[in-house]
Amino acid sequence: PQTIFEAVAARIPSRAALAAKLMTKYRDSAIHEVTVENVMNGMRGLPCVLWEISESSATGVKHHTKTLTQLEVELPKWPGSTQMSPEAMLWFLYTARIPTPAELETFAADLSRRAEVPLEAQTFLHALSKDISPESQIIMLLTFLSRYSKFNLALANGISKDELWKHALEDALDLSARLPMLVASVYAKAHGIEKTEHLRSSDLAHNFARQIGKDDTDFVEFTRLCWSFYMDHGASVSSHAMRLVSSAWTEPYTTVATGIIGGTGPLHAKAIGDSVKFNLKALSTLGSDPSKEDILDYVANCLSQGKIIPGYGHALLRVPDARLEILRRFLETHPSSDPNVHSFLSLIRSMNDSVPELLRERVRGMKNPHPNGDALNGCILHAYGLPSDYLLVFFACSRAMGFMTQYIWDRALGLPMERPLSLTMDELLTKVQSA
Ligand code: NMX
Ligand code: MLT
Repeated sequence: PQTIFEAVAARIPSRAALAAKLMTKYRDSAIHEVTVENVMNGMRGLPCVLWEISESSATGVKHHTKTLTQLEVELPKWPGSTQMSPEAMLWFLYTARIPTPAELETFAADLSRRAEVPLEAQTFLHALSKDISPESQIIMLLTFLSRYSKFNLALANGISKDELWKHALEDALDLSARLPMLVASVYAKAHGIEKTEHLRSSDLAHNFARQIGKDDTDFVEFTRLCWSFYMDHGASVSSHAMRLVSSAWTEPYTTVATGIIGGTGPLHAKAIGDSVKFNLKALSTLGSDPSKEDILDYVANCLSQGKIIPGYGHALLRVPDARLEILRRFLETHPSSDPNVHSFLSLIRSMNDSVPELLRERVRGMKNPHPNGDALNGCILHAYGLPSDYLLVFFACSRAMGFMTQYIWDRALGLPMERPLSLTMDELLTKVQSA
């Protein structure tokens, strides 16, 4: 069995050799033509961001060549659990290798050992007013915690560039273990929940659930699942924001704060909470068992007011989101006994089935009218009692852990700072006309 540091170190020579080959033998080879549409349309379709941990395309994401459905089967699970484990997924993203049970156990124990939030940070948190939004509190806490960055300390001590990834990995592991505890602390403070002892022998999701007073097996299982499959989706806004900022060697804590800021936009991760609000409003207007016509009228009315329908569409995917299918399967195997939850979730199912047809017809140019994962994940969390304003920070736990795996590879491969060339529309026109 290898430690995470050994497993990453063992993979570096082959990845560095591939990087060197690309930069020598193929340095000047063209892979794509840049069109005006690529430039005008937020770089859609332009394969220009190097990503080590996944390939994402219009048909879905693959992590080190494996789909999420394959990983659901292949990754080791915790005893008694039927869901993916975030710790196993993390190990896999870092190393491109399924961990052995012994490696997973050592890795999880290492993370657990790192989960303690420094006392100073707890004092800082308790000084913050409860009515500051959870994401703002987490962003402030993360920038505060940057004083504990081992990566920054190594830089200040003049460490060699070749060693930087090890210090980045120290921070990445500290942060992956601490962020769920920070989110739990913000929740516990707002809801007056007493601090619970951290169980060293338990996993991240279970400890998180305990800290927020939701130590219910289904909620823990759902947290494991969600944190596992939301870790990475290539250059999405949150990940790309972290990628850009960290390319200038910004340490992991501030980098992750940037990712959360990226998630606060309604077109990206804020859609998780917006979708819950949208569906709750639909429930109170239409009741729990509306006809298809009522649903279509309701959504058409929102569209005619120029509103975006949260949870539908995707900037990259052109097929139904595989994550939504995984969420639906979870609901089938973990049905709620609460009739209110049941009617809320069945309304969402009816919405998901009916709305794409309307969007296809009414929103000309919409490239993917299907529901995305955000049409359901937040609603399930809401059904477990997590208020909609915590959904963004819940998601952030997963995305931060996932991006950290990319972060350490960027440093291990010595990738440079991102600095594309910008151009004005006038320059663009001149280029087209002179081509
Ligand atoms: N409701 C209303 N209009 C929409 C929607 C929607 N859900 N999705 C796309 N459109 C509009 C879009 O605003 C654009 O209009 P215009 O031409 O006037 O600018 C047109 O359809 C074409 O958009 P697309 O090219 O299909 O999508 P784009 O790549 O620009 O945007 C999203 C992708 C995800 C930002 C967009 O579909 C959206 O705003 N969805 C709702 C918010 C959401 O669910 N976000 C979560 C993203 C997915 N996720 O898994 O995180
Ligand atoms: C994500 O996981 O961040 C979403 O699928 C959005 C995206 O990839 O653009």
